[in-house]
Amino acid sequence: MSESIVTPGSPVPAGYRSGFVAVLGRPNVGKSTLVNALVGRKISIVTPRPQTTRHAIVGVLSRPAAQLLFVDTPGLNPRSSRLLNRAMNRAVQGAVVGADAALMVIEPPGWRDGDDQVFEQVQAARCPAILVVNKIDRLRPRARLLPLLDELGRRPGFTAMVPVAARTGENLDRLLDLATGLLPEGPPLYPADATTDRGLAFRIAELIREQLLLQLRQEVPYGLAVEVESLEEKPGVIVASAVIWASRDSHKGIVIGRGGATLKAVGTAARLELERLQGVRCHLETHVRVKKDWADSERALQQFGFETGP
Ligand SMILES: Nc1nc2c(ncn2[C@@H]2O[C@H](COP(=O)(O)OP(=O)(O)OP(=O)(O)O)[C@@H](O)[C@H]2O)c(=O)[nH]1
Ligand SMILES: [Mg+2]
Repeated sequence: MSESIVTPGSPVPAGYRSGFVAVLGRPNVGKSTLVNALVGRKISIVTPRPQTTRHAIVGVLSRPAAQLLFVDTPGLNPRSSRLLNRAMNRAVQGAVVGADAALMVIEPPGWRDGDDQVFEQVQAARCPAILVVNKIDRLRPRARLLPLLDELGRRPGFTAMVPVAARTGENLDRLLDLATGLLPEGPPLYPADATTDRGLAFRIAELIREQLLLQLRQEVPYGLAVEVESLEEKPGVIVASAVIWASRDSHKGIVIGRGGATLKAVGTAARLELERLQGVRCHLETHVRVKKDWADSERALQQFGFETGP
């Protein structure tokens, strides 16, 4: 642990800042990639598919003069009536309520209809907000950035606008400095070596879900939930067993695949990623079970760690 990093309970230098930074945006604009890049660790899973993130997940960044608590959120999806989607939107609202600052993430070619709903959440947060234009590495030719920034810069409601590429790290230093400046003065809220508010069981379940999203087609992974049933951390090795819950019988067979090949590939890839991130060996068992229409069951959603309600 660096001596220049402040821990909760220890004396705080004058001008030390801390607070929650809600990261908001439409599905797939790169919120999780951004949080991972800002924190410098994989806190949240990333896939090319929309609606990858389902929960609000805190990524902790401790700097010598500030602690930033980035809250990755699910992409806002206002149209769906599924209880799962409503629970995901609820997670966004929870992040908004506790935010000291907000990052609204958009991507080229620019502001779209869905961004209006995200902006409503930004305004509901009643805190300073930065408009983050992500994926600028994709703009060809680069000269297209200037008119885009010119147009977006005329929008009211933001204290700053920062073009970035979360994937390459471009301009993230500037974003970090601006976000830090928006936080109130106060002591750190998490230990200096913390990186996330989520425990190992959640992170293992998410790494399995990441592989399901990457390896299964069409709507199948959207009907799946992952729950870690048992977890043992021994010196140098993690032993875990997880259930992949399918919402229909037909999906169970798809997840297992011919001769179990798909489930094996998912389990192996998730285990390798877990070993890479944790730096220890892992034994990971996976089973597939059916919980009919769990995405519309309040009880099942609560079991899977979602907050539900009216
Ligand atoms: N070219 C490029 N791609 C990016 C960048 N940031 C994210 N992506 C890609 O965009 C896709 C979506 O990224 P995520 O970080 O999962 O997006 P998200 O906003 O968290 O998505 P949801 O959780 O589904 O709402 C992935 O394929 C990323 O690799 C970037 O700066 N440049
Ligand atoms: Mg995400």
